[in-house]
Amino acid sequence: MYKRIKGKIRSGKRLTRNDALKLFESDDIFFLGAQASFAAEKKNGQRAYFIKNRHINPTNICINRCRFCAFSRSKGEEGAFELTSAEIIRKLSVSSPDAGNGGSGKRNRKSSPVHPITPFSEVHIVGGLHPGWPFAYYREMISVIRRTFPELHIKAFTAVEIDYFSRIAGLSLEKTLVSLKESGLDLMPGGGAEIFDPVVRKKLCPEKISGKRWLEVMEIAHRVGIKTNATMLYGHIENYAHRVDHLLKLRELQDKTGGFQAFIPLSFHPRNTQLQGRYSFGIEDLKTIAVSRLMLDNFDHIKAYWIMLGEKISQLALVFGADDIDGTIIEEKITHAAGALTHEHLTVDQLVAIIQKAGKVPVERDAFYTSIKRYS
Ligand code: V47
Ligand code: SF4
Repeated sequence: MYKRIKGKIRSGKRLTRNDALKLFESDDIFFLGAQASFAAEKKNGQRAYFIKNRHINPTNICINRCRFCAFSRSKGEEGAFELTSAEIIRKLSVSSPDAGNGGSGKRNRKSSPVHPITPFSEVHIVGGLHPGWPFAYYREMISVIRRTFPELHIKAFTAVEIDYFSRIAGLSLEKTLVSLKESGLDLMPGGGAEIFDPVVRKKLCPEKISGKRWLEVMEIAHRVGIKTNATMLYGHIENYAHRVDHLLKLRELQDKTGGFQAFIPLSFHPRNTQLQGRYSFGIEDLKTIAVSRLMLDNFDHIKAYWIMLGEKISQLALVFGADDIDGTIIEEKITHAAGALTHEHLTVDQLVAIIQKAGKVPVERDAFYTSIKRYS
């Protein structure tokens, strides 16, 4: 089995559903790591990326209340919050401990002096499906950020939110996406994919759009020129066959559109959720990164999201097929509500050290993977 799969990987042949299942079922973690590293180096050499970014959650009020989500609240419930555009601008204007040093800090210097300066090159915006906010509120939020920080890349709204906006606005998906793009949206994060399998999905998040609809939103986003990421939530009630099926569906859409930038496996955090469960095992995290790298031969980047994996496993993931560990983040609410064991932010020096100690070359990137600074 190993010889045959290795032969395929070395000669650039596509792995099948059966190959992926065999890899997940294998206990030969060294074999997996070596093959995934080979595939990652073919795409990205020794480079490993990070970004000066900031997460913003405009609201945690959500009508879906997925069973794995500890972040969401109902309106009026204790802990529910809503941010105004002015509060979002204030958060983006506040410097992180070192995010202003070099790199993307210069991006806004040529902007008009009336604009506040942001130390970030990307803002990542994800929130709940608010029962009261109109679509105009979200468009205005993006416009205000765009006007205030003309050069900041805005990565906002999952496919689940886009579907919701199209319903509340009475617009087609295409018109909804084009309208956000005209307001200043640059690209979309990969959240909301969870697991595409309808039976598992129904148990996890009965109110959420189907996997088929998620893929449809992404296809239209790519068609109107919006690049996106893709994710997969694992380590809950799914099995390996569900993971493989999820990867195959993403690979198929990527063949069609080429619009995905990065794939990010998200490890389930169980605290304060309605699902029983435990934190994933390190070996499971590494296997998932490695098999993703090997199966998604048409994705340029595999991200080891340090917030969920922790600094140690995300560092190891860099030698198991990942080429990106995300960024400074600053404020993270979704995973921390569910018992994340990590900090909420890392400095550039910390991100660089994690990458260097894995034997990789740290590259600060922007949201589109353009290099800003390479660390020798
Ligand atoms: O859609 C919710 C997941 C996602 C839990 O595109 C949970 O660059 C684990 O999509 N345990 C949001 N996961 C985060 C996300 C993301 C993060 C970083 C980078 C990018 C990117 C995207 O978090 C949700 C859901 O799938 N999630 N609850 C939980 N208890
Ligand atoms: Fe709402 Fe997203 Fe949480 Fe589901 S995962 S309850 S859609 S915020």
